[in-house]
Amino acid sequence: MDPRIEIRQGDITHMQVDVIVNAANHTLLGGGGVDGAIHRAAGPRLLASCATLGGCATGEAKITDGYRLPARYVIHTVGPVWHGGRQREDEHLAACYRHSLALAAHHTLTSIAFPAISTGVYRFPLEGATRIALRETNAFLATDSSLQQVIFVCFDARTFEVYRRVAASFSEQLP
Ligand code: AR6
Repeated sequence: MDPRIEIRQGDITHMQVDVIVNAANHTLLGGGGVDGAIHRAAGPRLLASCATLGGCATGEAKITDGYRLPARYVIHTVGPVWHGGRQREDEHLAACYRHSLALAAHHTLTSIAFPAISTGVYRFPLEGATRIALRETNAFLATDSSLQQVIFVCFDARTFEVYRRVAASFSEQLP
């Protein structure tokens, strides 16, 4: 694992980083889960800003200010809804991580925090989603020197445990 990657348990809305990532939906107009928590913490100007973006396709990412959040910016990405794995869900989830990281690097941001995209309401199996998140982030960091810190923020104990286990298995695979 790249040493710039950290796994923590907590609430992403409290993270003091340059940018936090939101697991949004196509409308970008808010919802439940982490999306609802981010909008509540950022305040109404976030919704007004999102309303100007024209929505977002699955696997894509768009950036706004963070308003009342400790984070300066929010990257909104739309994960795939799990339909059993035959609708390119893996590919779409990988694209969420790649596009979010690329957008952060493009804006010369140095620290970013991710939630476990698609693993809540969108029902993507947690273990597979975790492997994709860590694989894509490791691969991206191998080509990028602007990002200094990538934090995976696990809201619940089960997610935290799975992230730690998958990260440990990645590290064992290294030469
Ligand atoms: N900080 C960190 N992680 C959180 C927080 C938080 N404050 N709150 C929840 N999580 P979900 P999805 C975790 O359902 O599956 C929304 O309605 C949660 O425990 O938020 O991508 C959107 O508008 C889980 O581990 O996102 C979309 O319609 C993870 O965040 C839809 O849900 C993702 O769960 C997106 O579904």
